[in-house]
Amino acid sequence: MFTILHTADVHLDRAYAGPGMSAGIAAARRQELRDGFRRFIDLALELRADAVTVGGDLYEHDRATADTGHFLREQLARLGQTPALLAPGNHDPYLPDSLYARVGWPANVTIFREPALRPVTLRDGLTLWGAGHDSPDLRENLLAGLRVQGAGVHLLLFHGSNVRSVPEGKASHCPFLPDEITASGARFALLGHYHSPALYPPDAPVLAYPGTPEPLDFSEDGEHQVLRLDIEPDGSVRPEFIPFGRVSYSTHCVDASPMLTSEGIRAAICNLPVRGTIVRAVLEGPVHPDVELDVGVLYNLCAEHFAFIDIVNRTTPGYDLDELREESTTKGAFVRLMLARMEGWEGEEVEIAREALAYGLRAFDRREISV
Ligand SMILES: [Mn+2]
Repeated sequence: MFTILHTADVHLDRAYAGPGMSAGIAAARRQELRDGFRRFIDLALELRADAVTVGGDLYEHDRATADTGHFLREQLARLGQTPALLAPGNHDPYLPDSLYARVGWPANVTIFREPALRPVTLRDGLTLWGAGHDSPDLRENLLAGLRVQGAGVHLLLFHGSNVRSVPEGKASHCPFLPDEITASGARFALLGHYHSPALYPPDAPVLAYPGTPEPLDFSEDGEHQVLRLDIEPDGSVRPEFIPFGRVSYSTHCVDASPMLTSEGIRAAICNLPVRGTIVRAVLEGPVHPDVELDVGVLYNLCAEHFAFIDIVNRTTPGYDLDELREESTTKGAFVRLMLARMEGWEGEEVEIAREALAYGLRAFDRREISV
């Protein structure tokens, strides 16, 4: 039997420039990704894998540091004689100034630098065909016209889009049809690009996306895994996901409508069950006009309870407009005027007008206004 341990989309040196991401927090997230790759090599050694493969987006070229180049070299060198085969993707294309081109890789490392599948013999009767992106926007079908040569089992390794199952909003790079894998004569394709784990087709898979080994943001919930592929002496292949990720992102909704104080909201956030290491609290509902809601202040008060917390304010101002419009005051007149003006408005216009109305009402009450 021959065992391959496969990962992809590690995204080392990712920017993490989202809201609430301070430089320190972003550095901690990047460290988690490095820890993930180190553990991937640990696992390969523990399983005595015969080869290790990476299906692209190992790092992000735009931000990749020489430091990360040395880190990768040191980790891959730990494998000794065990081959490591790397297929650059759209975030880490093989460019003259890429880490792939600049680092002095150990002898066990093979990097596929061309956008055309080339064979590497893993063992007698077992060949792996790999290709690499050489630009961030390679759109060609790498499988077009491919016909593998020679006897034995043939595997493929590249970064590309299975057009039969495209995740929503995912850009298409090197699109292909799963049928083209079998038509080429290959037994199985080890891929990268899609960040969720997938075997396709599910009942008799010919390809695998391992997904990100650690999640990269709040959209990547669920279990994160790496893929083990066993090639049996009879030539059959057995893909198996191995639970892997240690980092988790979790999102919690906090209903602010029953609260009369910012203290109530603070306590609700601090008492969230900390399921993940990285938590997002989404404040919802109409919030009572007396509550002093300031996300920056809340963040400072709650941050120490979490490894990382992001607070998103989706509340609406809880003024009772029906009551206010009946008032025979300037305030009442203001509400009547605003509501008359909003008549027939829709969508974003209404939201902006409601916000303006809330600011106005706070001004009437001589309250602080933060925009
Ligand atoms: Mn990716």
